[in-house]
Amino acid sequence: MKTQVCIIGGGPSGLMLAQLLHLKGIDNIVLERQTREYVLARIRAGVLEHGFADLMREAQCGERMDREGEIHDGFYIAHAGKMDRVDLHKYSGGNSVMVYGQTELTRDLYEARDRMGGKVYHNVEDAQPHDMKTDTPYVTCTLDGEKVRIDCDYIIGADGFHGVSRKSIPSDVLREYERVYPFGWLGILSRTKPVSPELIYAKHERGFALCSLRSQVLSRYYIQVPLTDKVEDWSDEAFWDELKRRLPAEVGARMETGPSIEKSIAPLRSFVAEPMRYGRMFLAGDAAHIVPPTGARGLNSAASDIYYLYHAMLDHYLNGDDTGLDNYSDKALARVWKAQRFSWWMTMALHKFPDNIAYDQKLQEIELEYLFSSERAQGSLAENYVGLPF
Ligand code: FAS
Ligand code: PHB
Repeated sequence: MKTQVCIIGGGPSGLMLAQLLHLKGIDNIVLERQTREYVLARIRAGVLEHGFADLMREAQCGERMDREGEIHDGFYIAHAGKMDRVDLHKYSGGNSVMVYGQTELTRDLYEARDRMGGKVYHNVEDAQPHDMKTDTPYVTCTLDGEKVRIDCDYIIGADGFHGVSRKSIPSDVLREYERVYPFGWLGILSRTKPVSPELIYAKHERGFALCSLRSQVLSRYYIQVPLTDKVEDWSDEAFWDELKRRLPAEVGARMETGPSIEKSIAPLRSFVAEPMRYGRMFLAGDAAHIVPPTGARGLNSAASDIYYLYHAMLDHYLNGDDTGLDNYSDKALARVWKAQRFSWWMTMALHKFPDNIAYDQKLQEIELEYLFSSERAQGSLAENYVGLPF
């Protein structure tokens, strides 16, 4: 088989790039390890930066998002017995975020690929990049039980944190930076009316909680739990009781509870791999970086990688200009690290750290007091949350 761009990974990063390249006549193939059902069953991100929403529209996949998604101009932080609102619209110069689940946008991207005859292969086994440092790289894999070689101009590693691409970069080339947090997030999805029209991030002495949503009939909630907890330790009733304990009384009192239709625990880590290029292979999205979801930057950091890669590929194929490809890693990492900083700051400010000394606990409280005493501080938070410029 032969293509111009071979993309390993059929999550939002790989699919978005495939769709954008296809629209410009650049041939590509997506190799996905799992079934489509498995990919679409994963419940992940919920908040899209306006830059991501624009990319979905440019990929001709934004119609359902614009119809079913919700524009949010702010969110709340519950702390020290009060609820303070972060006015994103006011403090970001008129920007906002789009609340639309990753599951749905991934479905939209798959459907666009199908509609346009895109080549997306599922149940792909043993994908392996080869000869990345030559002008003739290729990928081998097993498709429907048959060993296949795909010759290409470029390989995109969009295969997430546990993928093969990053691990194919020699250890003497790759630099990895990681921080693991001493807790996880237990999340549930329930067919209930969201407790609040806007998100509520709660800092509480019992631990962090988050009230989010997917629609007006589908709620998404999280509570911070110890790393030793297992999903089976938590009945729905225990979850709802603990969530309410961590929220202001009037919020807990009006909460509509119901059976969980999805329940999972995600560990929290900050991770960056440098460089995001190795010869003719480029890393994008979770393959190169991971953030704790506190700042809603995970999927959104993937978007800027894809934006840069897309324009670099256009410049190469349409103008014979490789400047974008040569600058990709540095340019993507510059924005990735700013998202890392913001996600780390939100995580450090809002979670209970079991081993925090009294001084650090006081600093956490002062961090939020200062935030809501300063319009400039709220401006900094807002510009990061709606998305720094690509
Ligand atoms: P993905 O991991 O989504 O996709 C990579 C794809 O590559 C997968 O489908 C995988 O099956 C495939 N793959 C892996 N190895 C392969 C191989 N060898 N061959 C072929 N295919 C292979 N972000 C937020 O903003 N908010 C959240 O609340 C949030 N919650 C999250 C919860 C969890 C449990 C996880 C893991 C992540 C969460 N994220 C969240 C981050 C998440 O949204 C990612 O940023 C987003 O999925 C990134 O998309 P991709 O880069 O496409 O990676
Ligand atoms: C979600 O809705 O899943 C969500 C929203 C905001 C976050 C993290 C997760 O910061």
